[in-house]
Amino acid sequence: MNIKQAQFVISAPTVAKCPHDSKLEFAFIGRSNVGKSSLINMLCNHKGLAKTSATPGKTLLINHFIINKEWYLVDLPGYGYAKRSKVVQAQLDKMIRSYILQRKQLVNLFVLIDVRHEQQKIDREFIDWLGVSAIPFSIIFTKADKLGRAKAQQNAEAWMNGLLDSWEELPPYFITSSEKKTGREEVLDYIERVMTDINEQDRKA
Ligand SMILES: Nc1nc2c(ncn2[C@@H]2O[C@H](COP(=O)(O)OP(=O)(O)O)[C@@H](O)[C@H]2O)c(=O)[nH]1
Ligand SMILES: [Mg+2]
Repeated sequence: MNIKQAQFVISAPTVAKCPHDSKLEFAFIGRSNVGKSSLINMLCNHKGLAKTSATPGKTLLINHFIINKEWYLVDLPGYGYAKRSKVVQAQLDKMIRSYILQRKQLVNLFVLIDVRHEQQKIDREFIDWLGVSAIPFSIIFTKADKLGRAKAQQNAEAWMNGLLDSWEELPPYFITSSEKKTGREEVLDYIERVMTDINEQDRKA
């Protein structure tokens, strides 16, 4: 997949305010500060596209970016940011879950995990909820530059194996660094494959 053009479209406060067309979309979620916006910028080769911040918890809206005028990348607010009030976080969680359950164009959700961390309850609960809700997703490990290559691989494998206590089949996963552009081709190729599969299914249907 070659990204020739990436443009911000809209920040929506609810799923009803998201773009009204049928273009396919891929969304990014994870804890605040895990590196969602940085990853979108890295994939698009466009530093200022999605707003990144050293201060967690800044994105409160569903942000759509249109790629090659054909499909969307979507930057979602982070879940589980302790410094937000319970009421604000509960509203955000509701908005995120409505988007995930209702948005038909969403063909894959990327769940971002900091590769340095062991499996945490909040990520695990979220992923188990995706399973129960039958939402297609994959895992992106972020900030691999903070560890050596072998250690990042080892952590990612251990994290994935941790799912096997309740998951029969593991979702695809990618190890990335926005700083070093690690994993860019792999993620973009995966996006291309998912879109090709869907277009073929459409043609057969
Ligand atoms: N070293 C390193 N830092 C990163 C990477 N990705 C993001 N960061 C930093 O982590 C912080 C949060 O990133 P951001 O993309 O805003 O996270 P978001 O809240 O999930 O959107 C920022 O200070 C980024 O510079 C990475 O791949 N490597
Ligand atoms: Mg962000």
